This record gives sequence, structure tokens and C-alpha cells, in this order.
Amino acid sequence: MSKSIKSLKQKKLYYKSNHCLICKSKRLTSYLSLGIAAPANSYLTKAQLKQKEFKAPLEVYFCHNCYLAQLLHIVNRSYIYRHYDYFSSTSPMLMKHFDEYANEVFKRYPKQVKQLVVDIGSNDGVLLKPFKKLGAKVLGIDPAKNIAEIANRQGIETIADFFNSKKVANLIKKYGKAGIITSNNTLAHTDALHDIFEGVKEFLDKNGIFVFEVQYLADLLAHNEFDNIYHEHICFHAITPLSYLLKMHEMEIIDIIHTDTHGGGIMVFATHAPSALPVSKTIGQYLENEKKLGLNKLFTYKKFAKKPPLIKKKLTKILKDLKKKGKKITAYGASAKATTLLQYCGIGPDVIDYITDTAPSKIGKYTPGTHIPIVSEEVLKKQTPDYILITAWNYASHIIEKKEPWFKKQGGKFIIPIPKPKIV
Ligand code: JHZ
Repeated sequence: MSKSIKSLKQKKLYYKSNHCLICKSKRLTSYLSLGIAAPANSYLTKAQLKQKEFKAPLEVYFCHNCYLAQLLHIVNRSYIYRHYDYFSSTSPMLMKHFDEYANEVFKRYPKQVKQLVVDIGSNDGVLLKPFKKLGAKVLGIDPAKNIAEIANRQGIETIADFFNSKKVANLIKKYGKAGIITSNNTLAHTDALHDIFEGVKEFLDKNGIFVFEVQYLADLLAHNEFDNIYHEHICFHAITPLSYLLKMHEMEIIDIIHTDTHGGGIMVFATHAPSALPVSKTIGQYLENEKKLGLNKLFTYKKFAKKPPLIKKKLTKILKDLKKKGKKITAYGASAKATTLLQYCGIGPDVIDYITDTAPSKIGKYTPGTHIPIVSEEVLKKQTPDYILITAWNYASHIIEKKEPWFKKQGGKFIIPIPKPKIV
């Protein structure tokens, strides 16, 4: 079942917040508007193409008080997450990443892992599977009913619901306190950050560790990753506002590892404050570096906001020139990022014949806002284009060198849109 258009009319599908999600300050300045856009991961069926599509403003704000970069137009989370078409295990690199992640946590905190590992926003159990192999008792919590059902079938106990602090007392009664709580690429997805931290604090054992991974704002800015801005990403995290948030909940960060997933992220280790465990000097270095990068200055964000129009201009020129020459172009990876890139640049089925994707949940549907058909990767070999735009550019080298080396050998070319459009 896809997202129901009928229910759109009955519910208010987004609201506009007037304060910062962390510090509640109203001193907020908009620095980048990407227009009125359809939400990422809202793939459409053929029948839905005829109906009015839901769209909401996509605009990023800077908080002058705690420096959180954030959206204020918040799309109803049930609309986005109760049925979700993104399965983490469809990308082998992510499976490898989460396997290494589980092993890293186990190496550091074997006792806590043996106690209970709870993953908030557990998707299809991509992280809990390797934890289970390491002997952990695991519990997933994820609002997507379609995904939780699959995880349960595969032996990963998953509660199909949003995590919130009100549920914690019952969870503790049933499962006990957690030695490890994890949450990956979900803390950007919520407007209820305080409630989540309240719940984590209560659920976590006294020696427990909260490990979470988020895309890192400094990477997003440095590599022009404006396509990582979509309605699901309400906050764009950095250590400075996160440290402040944790402090408000009597927790503290004890270590940080930089990761290269999704264009650059950080894996953050936190515990109850004051920590009985040593606090790595990395935290001070991150805070210092964020000052050097100007993450506390509106000017930095205004500078970044000049990049999307330049990328749009260059990319659309490349595509237009190729079309004039009669070239056939397709795209690779119906990622959430693709939704922003294609909508913002106004690239539709008149330019891109089809977009391939490995996820069965997306195949046969159409990209939100731009309505490009999503097909399986087999189509690429049957209806081979001259150029492929890699819309899942975070996997570009894997796609070019490992998955599709035949394409270049037979004269095809790839277009990589981010950080600057280029043909390879
Ligand atoms: P991928 C996701 O964003 C969604 P997306 C989410 N909202 C989030 O927060 C971020 O991650 C962090 C396909 N693919 O992983 C699979 C191929 O077709 O970059 C995926 O549909 N062939 C939770 O969606 C998409 O591309 C391939 O060879 O931007 C990639 O999506 C490979 C490797 C992937 O995340």
C-alpha cells in the first residue's frame, strides 16, 4: 500500500513551528529555500499520478542561540513513516557499515551489549542482525509497519511504533533496562528531540551507552550536499548544538567517530553525566573545529546557500546540451536525495527516461514531484542509455567501478551531480 492521498485531505499534513527545536529560541533566520516540494520517499503509484500531490515548503533556518540548522515546516510524521519505502539493507555498503558498527560497539562495551541492545528507528534490522550474531538480546522500535513486519519475520523483534518517553516504563517492565541504545539517521527525523532524549535517559542502564549516527552538518556544507535537505531531515546535526541538548538531559558525549556514510556522518557515543568513563579529547576538537568552520555564524550558511543555484545551472545545462544532441539519459538510485535534486533542478521524464533502483518497494512507482518511472536495474542492460546521472552519488565509485563497469567499457558516461556536476 502506498501513501494514501485520501487521508491527506483529512489530516493537516504539515505545521510551521515558530521556535528552535532544541533551545526554543525564536531568533531564527531562513537562509535557504528549495521551494515547495513533495516529500522524499513519497513514491507514487500510476493511479496516484492523476491525483493532486501533497507538497510543502522546504526551507532551512539557522538558530542564533544554539546554532541548530533546521526546518520549521514539519510534515506529519505518521504520513511519512507509517509506511516507508526505504529499506536500509538494499545497499550492501550500508550492511557492511552496520556490521562494522556493531563490532565496534561490542569491542568497546561487551558487557552492555550482552545486556540488551535497543535500536530506535531500526528499519529492517540492518544493525540488530549483526548485534544478534554477537550474542546480544535485541529489540527494534520502528514506526513503519511494513518494515517492522519483515524484521519480525526475520527474527528481529521489532515494535511497530514511534519511540517516546511515555512508553519507557512499560518497556523496562517487559525487557529490563538497556545496556546499549542505538539510533541511526533518525535523530534528524524528529521534532520531538527532547522527548526522545528523556526516554533514552530513563531506558538506559546506569552504565549504559547511547550510540547514534547522524549526517554531519560540516560535511553537508563542505560538499554542497543540498540534496540531503528534504522534509524528513528536520535537523542538521553538529556537535555544538548536540552537546547542549545532551547537557539539558544530564547526559554527555564521550566519543565521536567520523563515518563516510550518506555523504559524511558522525557516530556519537554518549552516557549519563557525569560520565564514569573517560571523555575523549575528540569532543573538544570537534567543538573547536566547528567554531573555525563558522558553524555558529549565519554568514557560513548564507555562503552555502549560493551553491544550489550554481549546481542547478550547471547540471541543467549539461543535460540540456546532451538532449539537444539526441542523447539518451537515465538516472541511478531513487534515493531520498534524488527527490530534492530532481525537483529543485526541474528535471523530469522529458529529460530522464527512467531511474533504476534495487528496492522492490520503489520499482513500478514514480519519483515524488517529478514523476520519473522507477524501474529495476535489469532494464539498464535492455534499454541502455548514453549517460547515467548518479542520483545515489554517495555510492558513485561502487556503482562505476564495481557494479556497472560494462557501461563505460561500451562507451557510456556517468554524470555525478554533487559536489559539482561532472561527467566521468
Ligand atoms: P541512500 C536515506 O536517504 C533515507 P537516501 C533516510 N531518510 C535518511 O535519513 C538517509 O538515508 C540518511 C538504491 N541503490 O542509501 C537503493 C541502487 O539502486 O543513498 C536506495 O533506494 N543501486 C533514512 O534514500 C537508493 O539507491 C545501488 O547500487 O538518500 C540509495 O539511497 C545502490 C548502492 C543503491 O539513501
